[in-house]
Amino acid sequence: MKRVITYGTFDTLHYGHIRLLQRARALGDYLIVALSTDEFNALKNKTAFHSWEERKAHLEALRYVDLVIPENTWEQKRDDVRLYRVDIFTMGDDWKGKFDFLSDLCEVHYMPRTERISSTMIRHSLNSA
Ligand code: C2G
Repeated sequence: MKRVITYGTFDTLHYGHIRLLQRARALGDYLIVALSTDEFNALKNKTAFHSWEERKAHLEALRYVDLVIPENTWEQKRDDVRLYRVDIFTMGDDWKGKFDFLSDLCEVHYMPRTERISSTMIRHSLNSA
């Protein structure tokens, strides 16, 4: 049982996120998503359109996601990898290199982002509609 973890805000869930989650799940047998809380989003200078509970429900509706946990801090990743017995950490390659410090605990795998789609783009088109 290979366990995979990934982190993010996953606001206005779109096919870029879904492709990331599909590929992440395909790296193993069980996918954990650490979902950024609103408080943590503030640390990332992000404001989500949807609440944490709504974003969690969206992710839990996907067949690729097995468990959603809260992401509260930058520092929790090492504890998460140990606590959830993670074999593979993965993120989109906009984060390439940023989490290599986990490589003594698990495989670290960056995947190409999906072009021409983002939550920001969607929010802008929502606001201008
Ligand atoms: N993503 C993607 N393609 C897009 C948009 C996003 O592959 N067009 C990926 C990102 O690379 C990331 C994941 O989807 O791996 C979630 O994206 P965000 O919700 O924007 O996550 P972010 O704010 O980058 O949070 O501790 C890590 C942070 O919480 C990451």
